[in-house]
Amino acid sequence: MAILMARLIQISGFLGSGKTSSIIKMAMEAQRTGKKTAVIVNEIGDVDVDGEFVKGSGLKAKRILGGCICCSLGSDLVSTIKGVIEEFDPDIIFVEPTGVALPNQVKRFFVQASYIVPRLEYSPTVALVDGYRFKLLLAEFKDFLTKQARDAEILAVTKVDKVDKKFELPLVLSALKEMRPEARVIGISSVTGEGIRDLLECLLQEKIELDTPVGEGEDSVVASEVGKADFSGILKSEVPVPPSEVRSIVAEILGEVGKRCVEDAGKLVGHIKAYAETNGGGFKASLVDPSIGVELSGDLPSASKEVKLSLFMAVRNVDSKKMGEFLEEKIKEISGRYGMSVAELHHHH
Ligand SMILES: Nc1nc2c(ncn2[C@@H]2O[C@H](COP(=O)(O)OP(=O)(O)O)[C@@H](O)[C@H]2O)c(=O)[nH]1
Ligand SMILES: [Mg+2]
Repeated sequence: MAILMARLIQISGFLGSGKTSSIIKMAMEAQRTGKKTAVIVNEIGDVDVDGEFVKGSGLKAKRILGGCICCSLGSDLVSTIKGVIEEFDPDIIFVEPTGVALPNQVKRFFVQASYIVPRLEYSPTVALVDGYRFKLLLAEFKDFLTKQARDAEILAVTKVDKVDKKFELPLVLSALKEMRPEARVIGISSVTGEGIRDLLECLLQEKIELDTPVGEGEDSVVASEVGKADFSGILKSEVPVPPSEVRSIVAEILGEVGKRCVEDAGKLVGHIKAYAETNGGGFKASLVDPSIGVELSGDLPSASKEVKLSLFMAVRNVDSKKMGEFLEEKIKEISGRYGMSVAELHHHH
């Protein structure tokens, strides 16, 4: 009798490069073809945004919060993989590390997992590279991007729906090819679905062997010089607030915080995101590039007197404490303007 194996697929990439979006697309596609799929989402903050969003999309998900699975939380990754296998018995497990993780360091813990979970196989590692922000990231952050890219067998340029195909995309692809000649380089879009099926197919057809652990285990959160702040609480009102107003509140909060980052750091290099939910559903809000603005995905099902809001930001060259205070102030101010008060569940500086 054939032993059923489970595939571990690591989708790495910098903050806001499109990891969660592409994992959801690929997971949906995999499910459609009859493969049981689960997702493990790691966040450097204590507030979960992507895990909720992935679950809201109808997928099985587990989250690992408060650090990075490539260093401080490696052992949590091992136990979470074990837990996911026992609970969901999936054919495929997508692993989304934080945006500052180094893929080879995550692989070290895949190796550890294979000692306690015997049925694991490994797909090639993917590093996503934001095609729309490529030039900015390269200028700001070349060393880190190069490090992430060197650990991957597949480099996927994301958001190709927003990249000029004639001129810009070929340049990005060849720059990546130069960075890592052995890698396969492809373009994908989670909006149009372009390249998603090809990427999934390639991940399922090919296997890699993990040999002796590599990487020296530096703390990637510290190394990346990313400042972070978060919020988790309930917005309350005496009367039901329509979904459109909640969307405005959340979009305004993210917009204000983004503006402040640009004032402080000169530019926004990172990801500010939130998940707002009521009993029946929720939406994710995301700000990566001020020229695109806040993007919303999903919606609340109906007007509601209470909305749970989880917000997390990780941005380079901003001061965590200052951002935390600013965030709290803006959430109260903007919610108040819409007649909602704020009950905090948890707040760290
Ligand atoms: N236009 C476009 N936007 C995308 C695409 N993939 C992701 N995004 C947007 O980029 C932002 C960050 O995406 P997310 O998946 O959360 O990135 P992560 O931080 O790497 O997990 C969100 O606003 C997404 O809507 C894409 O293929 N095309
Ligand atoms: Mg994500």
